[in-house]
Amino acid sequence: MTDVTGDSGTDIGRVLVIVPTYNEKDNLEIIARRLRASVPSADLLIADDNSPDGTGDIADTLAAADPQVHVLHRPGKGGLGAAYIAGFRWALDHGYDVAVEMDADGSHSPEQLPRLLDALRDADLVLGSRYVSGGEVKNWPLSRKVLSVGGNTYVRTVLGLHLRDATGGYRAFRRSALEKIDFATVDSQGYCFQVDLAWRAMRKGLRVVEVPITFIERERGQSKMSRSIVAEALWRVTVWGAAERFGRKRATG
Ligand SMILES: Nc1nc2c(ncn2[C@@H]2O[C@H](COP(=O)(O)OP(=O)(O)O)[C@@H](O)[C@H]2O)c(=O)[nH]1
Ligand SMILES: [Mg+2]
Repeated sequence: MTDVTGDSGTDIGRVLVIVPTYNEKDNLEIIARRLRASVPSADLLIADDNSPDGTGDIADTLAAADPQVHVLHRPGKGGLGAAYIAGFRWALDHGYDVAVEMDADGSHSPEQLPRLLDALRDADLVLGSRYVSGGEVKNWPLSRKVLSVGGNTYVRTVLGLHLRDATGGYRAFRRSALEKIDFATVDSQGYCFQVDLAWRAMRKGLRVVEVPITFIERERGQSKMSRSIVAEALWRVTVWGAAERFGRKRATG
């Protein structure tokens, strides 16, 4: 395990890429191989929620063959947010300087990770963004694009968050950023989890930077996106926005 040192020569330290998995047996090996090839110095933590399809066993096999691959076995499906919180805790406990969020299904290209890590040299949190210049989404039906762009517009308007892509899940955090945002108290899941973290980071005055990514819809396995995940994001963001406005009014008036 060596430190990641980019072209600029600035050291960003030890990097842990956290990949949450639930029923990703056809994807895990491929993403692990691509990640290890793309950024060989980065370690991988697979956070598996006791997937019924045996993803956890595949993770164990990968970890047995490679000392830079680790597995966090969790008791059952607890949602994406809970898996990441456990992964962040593990990263801090094991002395990593950077923690990365990456999906298992190939939507987040490991080949674009160097771009995120480079940007982290001048930021506390880097968001892989589909909606800044140079970013794109491939193979999504119109309905999903509308939902995602609409959701981000809603988040921007209601929370006043100046980000193009606050719901994306391809991100790199500095250790210091994780320590400041009190992630253990985040109980939102799914897209809302991502909005929650970005919002906390902005409110703490952290440097949040978006870099363009190409998001490619999964080719294998099934999405765990559901109506309830969308509904959760909608009501939580609405409540936060109302509380923010009310709080501000009270503070100024
Ligand atoms: N550990 C864990 N991972 C999950 C859970 N739900 C989703 N994931 C993982 O989170 C990532 C994104 O999920 P996905 O279903 O592709 O969501 P989508 O890209 O929004 O359609 C994938 O790597 C999933 O395996 C969960 O409850 N627990
Ligand atoms: Mg996906």
